[in-house]
Amino acid sequence: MAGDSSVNFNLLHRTCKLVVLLCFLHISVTVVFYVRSLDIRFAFVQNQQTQHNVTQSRHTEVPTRTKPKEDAVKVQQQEGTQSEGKKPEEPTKRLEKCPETSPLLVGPLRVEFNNPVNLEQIKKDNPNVELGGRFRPKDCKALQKVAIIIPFRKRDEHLKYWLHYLHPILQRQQLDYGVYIINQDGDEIFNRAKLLNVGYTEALKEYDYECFVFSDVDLIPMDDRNIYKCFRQPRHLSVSMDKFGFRLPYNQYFGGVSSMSKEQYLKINGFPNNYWGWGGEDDDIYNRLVSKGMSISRPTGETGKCRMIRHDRDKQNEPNPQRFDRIAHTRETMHKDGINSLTYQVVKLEKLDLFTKITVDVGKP
Ligand code: UDH
Ligand code: NGS
Repeated sequence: MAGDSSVNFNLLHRTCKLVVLLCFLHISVTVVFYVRSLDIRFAFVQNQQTQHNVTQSRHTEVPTRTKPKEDAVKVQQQEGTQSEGKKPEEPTKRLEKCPETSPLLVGPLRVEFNNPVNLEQIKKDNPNVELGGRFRPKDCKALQKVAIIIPFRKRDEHLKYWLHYLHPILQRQQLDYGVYIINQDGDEIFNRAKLLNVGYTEALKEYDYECFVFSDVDLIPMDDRNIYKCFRQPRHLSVSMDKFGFRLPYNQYFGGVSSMSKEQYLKINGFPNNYWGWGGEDDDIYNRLVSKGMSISRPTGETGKCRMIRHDRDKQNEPNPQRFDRIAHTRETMHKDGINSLTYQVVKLEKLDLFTKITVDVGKP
């Protein structure tokens, strides 16, 4: 009996060991398969995230590249090579178009003129602005090439504030832009509109600009969503000035800052050349636009807020007594007085760090 039970016990013991071994084997195999499936899932998630980041970086324009010029040249060269029917040597690095709305915009800005600013500091603050006041975004192709034209004489303090505020704004707006200060030579009576015509002509000699922003030197936007570019209709940008209580002084007002495409500008034969002294030339431009069936596009009063640097009336820019008579006849005079009748002499052309300064002799009345 005792021998029988010990045989039974041995058998039971071995069977149990076998069962435990089999269970262990089963668990091990299950664990191995589970861990492998986790690996695959993790790799999948990682891959998904990478793809998402790539798509996002296309939209957020993270500045990663440091040699925009070389790249631009490369792109051009590759385009050239392709047009000759040869295969490019490297994979094409074509810049994508900048988004319709720049992701860099911040909205309302604090603008004040209490603390003086200096050119050296402005230059340091804007390391990506190139000689002559040129800039284009590194990571995307700007939607418009914009020449900013400023009529000027003896307003150096105002110009410093303008450069201090505007360069950062224009860069955030992702524009391909250049700043042109058109400096009236001598001490004859000032002619704002003629200087703007000169700016248009001279800027086009340098680059294939398609949009022109005409800005007084003493006007600073208070919101970077007021984009200094061109629209389907001529644009009035300084719609809500502090000196007018942040509203338009009158509905037809087109002074201060405005923008026009090349096509819109040429349609009205540019600006009048014969408004000497203060006033009326902006109303003449408005009349030209309306007479050619165009309307004025404007930002909202909120986005279009801007500050003017307070100043006294300049010498040799007294109100023009002929202005009322002239604006009454815009329709008759505009075809013979404008970009087609412009004459001037460039006295000096300076490529400075933050702007291009063109000193011109525009003659006298
Ligand atoms: N400008 C100069 N130098 C001048 C005259 C005019 O640079 O001697 C330019 C400058 O870009 C200026 C723009 O032309 O922003 C328009 O001229 P403006 O500032 O004289 O015109 P605005 O209507 O002022 O802004 C008129 C004189 C207001 C006197 C107010 C006295 N309290
Ligand atoms: C009008 C002028 C415009 C001038 C506007 C605002 O009266 O040229 O005032 O001037 N038109 C005429 O004189 C015909 S401002 O208050 O900014 O000096 O832009």
